[in-house]
Amino acid sequence: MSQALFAAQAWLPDGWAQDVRVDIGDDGLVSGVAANAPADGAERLAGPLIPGMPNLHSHAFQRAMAGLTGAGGPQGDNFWAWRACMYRFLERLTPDDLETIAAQLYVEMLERGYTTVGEFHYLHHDVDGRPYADPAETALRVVAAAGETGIGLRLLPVFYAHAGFGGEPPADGQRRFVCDLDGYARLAERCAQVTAIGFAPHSLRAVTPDELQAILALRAAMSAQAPVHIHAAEQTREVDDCLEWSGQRPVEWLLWNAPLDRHWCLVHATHMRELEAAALASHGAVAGLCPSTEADLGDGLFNAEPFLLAGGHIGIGGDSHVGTDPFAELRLFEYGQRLVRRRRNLFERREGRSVGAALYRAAASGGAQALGFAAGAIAPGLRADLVVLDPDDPALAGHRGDRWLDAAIFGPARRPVRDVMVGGRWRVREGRHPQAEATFARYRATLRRLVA
Ligand code: NGQ
Ligand code: ZN
Repeated sequence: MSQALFAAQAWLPDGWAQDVRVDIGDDGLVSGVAANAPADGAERLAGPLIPGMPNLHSHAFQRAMAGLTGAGGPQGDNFWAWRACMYRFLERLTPDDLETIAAQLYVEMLERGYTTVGEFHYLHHDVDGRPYADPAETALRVVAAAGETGIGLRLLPVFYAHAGFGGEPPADGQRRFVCDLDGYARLAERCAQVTAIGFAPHSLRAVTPDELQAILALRAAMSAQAPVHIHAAEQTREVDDCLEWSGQRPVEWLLWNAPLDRHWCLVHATHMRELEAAALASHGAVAGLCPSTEADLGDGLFNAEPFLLAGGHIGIGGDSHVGTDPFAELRLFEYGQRLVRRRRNLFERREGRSVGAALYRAAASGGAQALGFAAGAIAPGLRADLVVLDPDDPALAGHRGDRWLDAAIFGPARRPVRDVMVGGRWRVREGRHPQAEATFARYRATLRRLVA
């Protein structure tokens, strides 16, 4: 059923406009936007209207690990020890558990203003490493969780085959992830029948060059414009191992050996030299930044300056979901740069312009690009993925225009988001998802059992 919204203030592609009527078609796309328009029976919104935020990188099951990896030691912990904890966590997780955790996560993300998610899904097999009777069992659970909660899904079935560069055999802890190319093709085809997919060779650690070629050939045959996501250059050890294997750094290797373009998303891309960063930007690929996870895992800091000066596109991901708030991810990204460069307001170089607005705009459009969705702004033809900010949040109260975004990102906002629409359907009203309570009850019971 087509519908219309009326916002006293809405953030359109060229800035804030007043008295905006947004028409939405039966297909869930915006069909018209008019500023200085009469409401004419349209639903009046309770706060400023902005585009929803894509979450371009999620491993949903990791949401349930929050709090499980916080033990210290004399040497300090590291990424690889965290990963071993993650493998142990997967020794028991069932498809039911996955669906429950993903639903809880998606409710939390929706309530905070994420409207779509790229689920980088590699937990394919049973605890003993054998395929489920239905090889797409776990992927379908992710699809079900997205369907139940209403978040927009780009499912990224992952190909994972090796423990390290050069085709090293997989480790025991990776048995639930590993498939061969035929199995991957069947999985991708099955997933594509039920949802929008992309292709995700896990990393240059887990995929050989030949396997990467085969995955790209499969994509060319199935859906040549589909997104391609790959982890790259997250840890310095990964960079060192890649150099030893190939003489090149991970992003450098991809620049020389893969057809990078605007359909690609390099997740993390943390450790890039200036030339790598500028070249990656020039190919139009998205750098998939996951600031809270990268901080949690001690990955290092993204080399933002050369990437952004070269016009690079960024988006944000929740990844391990130590954070589920897009405003907090953007704040942490900018803060990281401030802390090393000892300056302020680095993301926006145009005199007097809002850094919060620039960050939000970049991540909304870069995220939509990475997920292959026509979204990320309020304009005709784009998905009606929309967020109504809460003008009564103490951090936002009294502000106008871009200051709302600056306040939501850099102020002490607790819940800057009031209402959330995905593809033309309200999923969050007055800060609450209607299934939040029931979903949380299931989640709590599941978590108690998993950590018992
Ligand atoms: C992942 N997470 O796929 O969940 C990875 C760990 C790996 C991050 N890289 C596994 N943050 O990279 O080997
Ligand atoms: Zn990841």
